[in-house]
Amino acid sequence: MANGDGTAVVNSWNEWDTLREVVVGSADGACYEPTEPGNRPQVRDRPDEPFPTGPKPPEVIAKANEELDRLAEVLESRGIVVRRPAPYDFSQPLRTPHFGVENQYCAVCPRDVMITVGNEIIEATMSRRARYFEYEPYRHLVYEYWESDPRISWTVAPKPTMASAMYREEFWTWPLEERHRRMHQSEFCVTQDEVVFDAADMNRFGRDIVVQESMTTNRAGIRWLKRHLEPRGFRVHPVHFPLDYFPSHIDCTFVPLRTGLILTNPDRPLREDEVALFTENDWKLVEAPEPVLSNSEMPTHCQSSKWLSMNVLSISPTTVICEEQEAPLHDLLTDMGFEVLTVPFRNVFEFGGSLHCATWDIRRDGTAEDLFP
Ligand code: ABU
Repeated sequence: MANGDGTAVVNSWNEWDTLREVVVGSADGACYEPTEPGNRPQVRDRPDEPFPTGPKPPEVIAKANEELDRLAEVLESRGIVVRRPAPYDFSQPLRTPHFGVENQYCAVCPRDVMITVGNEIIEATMSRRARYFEYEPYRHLVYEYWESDPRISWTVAPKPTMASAMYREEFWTWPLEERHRRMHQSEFCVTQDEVVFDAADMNRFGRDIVVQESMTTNRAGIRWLKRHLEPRGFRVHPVHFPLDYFPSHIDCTFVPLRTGLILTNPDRPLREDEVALFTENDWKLVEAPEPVLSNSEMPTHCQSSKWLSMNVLSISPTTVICEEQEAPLHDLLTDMGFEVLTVPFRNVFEFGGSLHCATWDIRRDGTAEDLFP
């Protein structure tokens, strides 16, 4: 089955071309993220208080779902096909030969797990135990797309053991000076022994894929992506943001908005020797304004930073959806010529992301452009 224009139903090469079909996450069945070697969730500003475990309260889930459903309505009102994850019981504990975990997490952030690279769907290895099976709520969609057109390929990246040896537990207790000392070595909570990556550490720029080395993506993960994608005509560029001591997912740090324009995080500059790739190819880097919420004003159980403010969803090279209270960002984008649509989304924050995280694009217009010739 192809589209009217002959392209495959799964077809997306960058983060900004006109969006035609997208998956929006769901908070149904969501649980609190458990403490594990790859994650030390904390109650905001009260690190000594025990972090809750098990299912999130129904009212917390209902409020997030209301905002996710509203996003889906806005997208549909723009003619975009919206798909949703299947129900999944995240309260089930997991036991594998290598680890056990008391519950799983949620299907709010498909972007963390799934990525469309051209006509290929890739399921990431993931980096945390509670997210090991997080691809499952999307499998019905993957099968449907894969069956629909032989041009669509589907790759499951190698699953790491997530055994204790895969993690560097002492990472969580390093004092700031130790982090600073190690910042150029990019040593985080995952070691380099197994292939590890979350899909949300990648940005797509046509033939070029930018991958952040982070707490959730290691150098072996980037090597795997290079060896998988480069023979298929892509170029994979590792990037680093050395002032981010807890990096996880690039979409609150480096956000391409249209050809030639990237929204950047003023607290997390790109490593100096990596800037040239962009500036020498005429890309303008524009700093995002200070978020409306400070870190301490973020929701109590939210593990993400205030920079969820810049986790926007582009639905075309001229239209961006932003969280409704981020007025300074709306003004910046409007001044740069964008149409800004807004939706309330703060009740989704404690589920790990904002608008970009909570979506996975299946189809956008456009082709494999060479934007870094
Ligand atoms: N999942 C996106 C969170 C990134 C950040 O906290 O900056």
